[in-house]
Amino acid sequence: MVSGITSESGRIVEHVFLYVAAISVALLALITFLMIYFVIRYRRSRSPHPQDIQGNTGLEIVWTLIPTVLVMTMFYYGLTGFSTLRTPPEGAMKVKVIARMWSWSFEYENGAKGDILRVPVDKAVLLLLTSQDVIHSFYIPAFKIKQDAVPGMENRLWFKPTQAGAYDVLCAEYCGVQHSYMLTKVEVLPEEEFRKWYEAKGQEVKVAKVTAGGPQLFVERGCKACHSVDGSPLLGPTLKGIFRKNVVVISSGKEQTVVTDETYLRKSILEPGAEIVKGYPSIMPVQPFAEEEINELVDYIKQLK
Ligand SMILES: [Cu+2]
Repeated sequence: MVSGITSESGRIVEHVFLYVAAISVALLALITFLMIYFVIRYRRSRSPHPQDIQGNTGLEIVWTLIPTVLVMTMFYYGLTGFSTLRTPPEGAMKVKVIARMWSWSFEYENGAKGDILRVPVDKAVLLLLTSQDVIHSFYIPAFKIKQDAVPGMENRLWFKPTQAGAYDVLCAEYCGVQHSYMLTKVEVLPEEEFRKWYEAKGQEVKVAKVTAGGPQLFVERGCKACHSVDGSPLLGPTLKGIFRKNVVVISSGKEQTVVTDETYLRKSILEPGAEIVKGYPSIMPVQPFAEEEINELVDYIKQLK
């Protein structure tokens, strides 16, 4: 973790926060001081006969005007800061962010994809957020930005990192039992280093054309959040040695034994709820897959021994 201000949004939020906090602390100090001062100054032994004071117009105008001006400046800084945070600058680099239970994936304009967000330093990045299932919330604490990812709509969020480094990305909306799995990173790279990675990735996509290959799809589509490949139990059955086994499944509420052949694997990816392995919850989301992607995934699963 890098400390201090690491993004444009962080600078804005921090300035507004400090401004409001400073005024609050100054007022607290003034009021506390006057309170103690008056208690001592007007104690009973010193002034046994309280005086009745009539209004003081000058004083009333002053103590109305000063707080009004202070509050209006807080509003001004808050509003201008908010509007900067809501208005992405022209020419910002666009990255699609897809949330699902329980992972993030990032898609660039040249087709590059990944489960870590890589961006260049000192360049504005515009994120287009969507979700494939429930509401998630994209959160980068270091940059002081957060925005919901909602199914069926596209939310926008922009930031400009000002310091290279790696920062945590979290989901800030409780989205199910593996909510905490939605931890990933944003890597802020020096411009040159980013460009090299970006171009290499773009080239890879052109060569591979349709899919990134089974192992990468397995990560990108979030399969690994619930299915291990090493035999350890997660929310879904492990995929180690799953090919050509007899398993008991629940199909339309009835138990039956099936062979996990290629047909079964394909069906389980496309219609996850159709034949659920007994003892596991039916929670796998339906995702669209290209024919080529299904083939790659099934080939990958078949060789997990
Ligand atoms: Cu989430």
